[in-house]
Amino acid sequence: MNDEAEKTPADAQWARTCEKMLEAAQRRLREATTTQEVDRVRVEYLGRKGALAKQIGRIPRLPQEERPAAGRALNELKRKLTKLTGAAASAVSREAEEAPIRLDPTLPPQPLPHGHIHPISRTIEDMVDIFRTLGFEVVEGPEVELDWYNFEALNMPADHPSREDFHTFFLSDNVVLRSHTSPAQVRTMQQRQPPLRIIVPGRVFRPDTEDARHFSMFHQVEGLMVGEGVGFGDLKAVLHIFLRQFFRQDVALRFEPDFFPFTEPSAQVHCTCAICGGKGCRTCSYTGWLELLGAGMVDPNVFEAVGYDTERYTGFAFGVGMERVAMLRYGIDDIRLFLENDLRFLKQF
Ligand code: 2U9
Repeated sequence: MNDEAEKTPADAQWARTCEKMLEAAQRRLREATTTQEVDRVRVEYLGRKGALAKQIGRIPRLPQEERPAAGRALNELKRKLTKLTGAAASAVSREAEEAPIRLDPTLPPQPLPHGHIHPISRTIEDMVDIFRTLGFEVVEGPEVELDWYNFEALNMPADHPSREDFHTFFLSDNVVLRSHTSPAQVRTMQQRQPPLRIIVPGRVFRPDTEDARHFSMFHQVEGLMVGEGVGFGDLKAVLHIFLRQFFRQDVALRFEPDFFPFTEPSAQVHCTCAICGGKGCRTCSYTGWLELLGAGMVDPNVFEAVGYDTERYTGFAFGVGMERVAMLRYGIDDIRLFLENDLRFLKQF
């Protein structure tokens, strides 16, 4: 059976319908001068809810004998429309490429969009830069850690009561998401002998109930200096220089006794409020002081765990939560803002 023999009145009627649609599309495409305009016509005819889809959707409601004719004509229309829109798209993009560039040098330049450094990254970078000038080297470590590095080596053997203070995500019996960056210092000490001056920025994890001040992930920067004759006076001097540079103003420090299993003696370090200069404001709860970091002299048990000679070497360490510092620095009252990726927030930095 040849093609002619198949033609029915329905074929002729559907061919006319499709021819009209094709002509209308051709007219629209002739008027289109940009790829966007061509694409608009393509979607109008070939899109999921376009003219062709509508006609195809009618087929099941046609009389049984008319359906093959409709199918044939619409298939053919689809083929032609695809070819036409493709050719029109190539033609307009070729024209655009060949068109001479019209340049008006008197027009003001278009502002270039630019990204912003995240306030936490900026705070970490500023802190790290200051410590670099003091001879500290940046070290990083794994976020998934062995219990030994996160606890044991830091004077917290199994069942030690201090472990209670370090709410920790356990991945298995002896694998954790690190609850502080200290394990990286332990790893570095295992690999190198003193003198050592390192600073360790990184993410840490604690299963806290989330609120305006707590999140189950935050950033810490910890520092460690080990050598012969390193004393508490060195710790005070280094922290004083750091805070003065960080806040770009002179600040006074106050050390309050505290307890950490990995340092002895240990202290909470307070500094005069950099927002009000110590007069008292909302940020410092009208005390004139900010509680900024924890610090102390490294406990000899930690040195023993890594094989350092405790007769010869002493060292100091400190730790600071960067979200807290950034919140004080920029006057932010909800830690969750740092993680929401809201451009209205991020664009301010
Ligand atoms: C080694 C030995 C000792 C790091 C230290 C602190 C004190 C401290 C807190 C600050 C706010 C944690 O983020 S926070 O909640 N940290 O108070 N961290 S001393 O001591 C070390 C580290 C490594 C080998």
